[in-house]
Amino acid sequence: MQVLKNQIDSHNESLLLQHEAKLSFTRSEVPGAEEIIQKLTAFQIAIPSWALGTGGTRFGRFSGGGEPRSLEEKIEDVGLLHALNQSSGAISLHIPWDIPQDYRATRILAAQHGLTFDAVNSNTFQDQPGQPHSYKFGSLQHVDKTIRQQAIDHNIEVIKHGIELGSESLTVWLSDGSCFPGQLNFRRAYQNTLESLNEIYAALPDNWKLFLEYKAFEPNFYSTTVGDWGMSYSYVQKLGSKAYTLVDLGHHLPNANIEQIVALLLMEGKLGGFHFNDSKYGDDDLTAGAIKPYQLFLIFNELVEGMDARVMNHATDLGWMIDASHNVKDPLEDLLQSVEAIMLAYAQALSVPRRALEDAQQNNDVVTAQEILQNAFRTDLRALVAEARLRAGAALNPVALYRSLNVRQNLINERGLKTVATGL
Ligand code: RM4
Ligand code: MN
Ligand code: MN
Repeated sequence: MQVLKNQIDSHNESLLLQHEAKLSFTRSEVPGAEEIIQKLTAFQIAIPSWALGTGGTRFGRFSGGGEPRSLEEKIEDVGLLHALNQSSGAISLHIPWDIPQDYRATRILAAQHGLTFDAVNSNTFQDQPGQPHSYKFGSLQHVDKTIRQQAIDHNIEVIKHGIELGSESLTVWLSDGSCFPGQLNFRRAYQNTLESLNEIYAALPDNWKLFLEYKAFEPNFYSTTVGDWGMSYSYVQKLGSKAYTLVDLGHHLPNANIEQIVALLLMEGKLGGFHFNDSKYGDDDLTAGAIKPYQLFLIFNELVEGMDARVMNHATDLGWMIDASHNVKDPLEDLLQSVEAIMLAYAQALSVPRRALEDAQQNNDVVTAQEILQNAFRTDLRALVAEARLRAGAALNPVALYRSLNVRQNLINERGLKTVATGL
């Protein structure tokens, strides 16, 4: 299934008048609208290969059909998303769920869809068939060096796959930790993990980054060896200049001030990138912006301010990735919604009058500071995001076009109703 240019054009034509009316109103309300549109056009968000099928929960899985059966079909799905929004120009792979059989062919297929390969992810949180040693009691932290070595070798293998595909970063997320008090010597677990990470880091090409993702709990419920941003920071700090912390929005304890974490990691030069999603309780992996859109905006507010302070390129200097799981929605529609929410939060953050906010802060004018942020958040910038899409050749309303083209039914016809994407 492919979305054709003329299908996008006729969809856009039908919405153009309405769009232009909204756009001109937004322009009249928002100073710097043109600059925002340009920044939005450059901004791309990577789609996780493991979110293209139904994730399910530990209680069950309800497939919607037409899920990608292979790496090639996953690339095609992300290609579809990118054709619809021109903002999802990268795919993030998870090894061993997505081992490429033919690097060259995989690279060519991705390029045909206008896609690049973002961070490659290692997996030492599951045992794979035929694997000699089990990760039941951890991987990089394990008390047994043989098991640590197996996990180190796996990560180095993942880097090799990534090099072949043109990826430039490795994301390490560890489920390592413990379920009961006394199970683990915390200090030794930390030291083993650091030693293992050092070996992985040594295999990293010069132009690569290592992202160390933290998570407060699950699947371990008493301690996690990379449990929060402080722990991740302490590892990446020791590893070296190519190592950074990765923030997954669903990996904090309830009510954590994620925007402050982001601001400080950025200030320290140790923020590597994001796994966007939303959560009500834990690692819920819900659509970005579905539950706490204001928090997403506040995070982008810190990002824009902090990146500008360090003269960073918004589009390329951090890793922008989604990490989601879908149980009740069509995964592709969900991902379109996530990308839209992220773009909107970014646009709103760009619209914040920085000087005025700084003045308010300097004058301890709390009321004005709040007015400024809430005004930016409550101003409807959807027309700017749509305009960026229009200029890039994408659809004014990606979800509406996806539905009117019956994409899911087409995928079911092509692939079948009972297909299961590899991954979670
Ligand atoms: C974890 C974590 C990782 C992801 C796995 C599938 O909770 O978020 O980033 O690779 O799930
Ligand atoms: Mn994640
Ligand atoms: Mn997660």
